[in-house]
Amino acid sequence: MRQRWRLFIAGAYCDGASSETFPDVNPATGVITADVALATQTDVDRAVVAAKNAWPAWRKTLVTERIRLLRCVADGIEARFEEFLRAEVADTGKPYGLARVLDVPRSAANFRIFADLAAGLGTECFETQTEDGAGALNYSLRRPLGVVGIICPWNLPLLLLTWKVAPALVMGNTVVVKPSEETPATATLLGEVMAAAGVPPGVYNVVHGFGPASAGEWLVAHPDVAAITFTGETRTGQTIMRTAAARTKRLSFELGGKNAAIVFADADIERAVAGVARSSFLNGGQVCLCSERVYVERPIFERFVTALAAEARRLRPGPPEDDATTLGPLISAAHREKVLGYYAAARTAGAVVHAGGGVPDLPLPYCNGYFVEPTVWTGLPEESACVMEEIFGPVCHVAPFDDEEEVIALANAGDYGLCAALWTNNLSRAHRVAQALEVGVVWINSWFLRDLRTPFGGMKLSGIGREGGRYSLDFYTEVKNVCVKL
Ligand code: NAD
Ligand code: 6OD
Repeated sequence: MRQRWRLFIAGAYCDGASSETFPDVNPATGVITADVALATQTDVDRAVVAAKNAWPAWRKTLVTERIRLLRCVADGIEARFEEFLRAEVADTGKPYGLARVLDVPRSAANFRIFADLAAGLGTECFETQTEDGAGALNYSLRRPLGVVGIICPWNLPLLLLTWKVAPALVMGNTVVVKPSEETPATATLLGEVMAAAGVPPGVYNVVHGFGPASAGEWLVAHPDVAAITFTGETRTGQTIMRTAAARTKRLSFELGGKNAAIVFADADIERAVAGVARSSFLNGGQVCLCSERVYVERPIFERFVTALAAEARRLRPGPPEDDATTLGPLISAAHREKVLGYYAAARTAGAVVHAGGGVPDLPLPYCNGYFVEPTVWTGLPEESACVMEEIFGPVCHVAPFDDEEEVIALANAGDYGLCAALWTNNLSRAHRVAQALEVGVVWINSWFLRDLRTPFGGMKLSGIGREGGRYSLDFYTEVKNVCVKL
């Protein structure tokens, strides 16, 4: 039986005003698993009005109560863990083993961490000297923004959505979320958890649809939406920025990347190979933080490439529920076409293909899914499209380097600046290189090791602003300075 994912507005599920739906496809099999209610502009307007009407009471709710409610939501996700897991896997095709340790627990953790951070939040006060000697006090107040529009991608659907919903709500905002059209399920289920936890109607609303001339664009353009927080492609961010400019809306952008992994000859090579295999292929390479460019110091280059290619070949695509499956599909047929286009372009540009490069041979129904082989290239010019453009698939290009300065320049080349991973046992070098890299996050001898209190975001075309810890609390509030002459 096909599921139906409906809109969630003012605390209740509903169909769109037009009753139109669009299909939700399981990318592991190509089978339609659900029909999704398509929001019309009237529905988006209703959702924003619901959020706007809920705001005055929500912002006045004691922060201790909002914190309690966030913790109840975390409990609610955990209580329905298997249901969230099934929904996320059906939408993304990713292995259960991955969603079980990453997507669902982290989504609950997002509510807990922002509850904890809000509980300890204070304000600043400056003592100001004045000519008359009496002085003044300058203190700051935080106020919520109002209705926040949250627009999310499909790669880590619930994780990335809750990363924004939790701080927005705890700081007293109400939200309208627009999950990716590819992954509508878990945002919808979250509505039930919100209601069961006692979050008042209208505080959390969900609209489904697409980007341009659809729910995404209507949400961004809506005059009663004070701020937009967006995770997705850089080009989409640029479009959103143009739409939001009409009302100079506050924006937070977590965008694309073309991240470098850098392996020095003094690294623990086995750990570096395992680390780079993980950073290149986790979630089918569909994590914005994945390393698609790998730079390896020349003395260990050949050995590293051979070992990394062996790791790539060890990955097992297949049924998400099978414990042996370690590689899920790409999200859609269209995305697979794009990734396979890069596989073809790399060959044309003269790449040496050490692993993968094609489509795996799978039995029915998985041969109808959108799997590609994990792929390792060498030999491409640095300026080629495959080395400069974000592919967002299980693929990396490995190139040799001879010294620190050279690799810093290589890593900093290009338009993106999201993150980097360094592998070295030389502590001074690790710090030196970390300082020189033009990225928002550097991991040393690790990757995607998250502490949710830390700033997260990208430089250059990889984003605007930082979220995480107090940076999220700052984004979701207006800070007002009050100057008291004594
Ligand atoms: P996308 O930009 O195509 O879509 C993201 C969301 O934006 C979807 O909900 C979509 O419907 C909506 N959208 C599209 N056009 C819009 C418009 N004109 N107005 C308003 N909304 C619009 O991205 P995607 O394909 O879903 O996700 C993959 C991309 O996301 C990759 O580029 C990846 O690097 C990036 N990403 C970045 C981070 C990060 O933290 N920096 C995290 C995850 C994903
Ligand atoms: O871990 C996070 O908080 C985060 N925003 C991860 C983003 C991953 C990108 O796909």
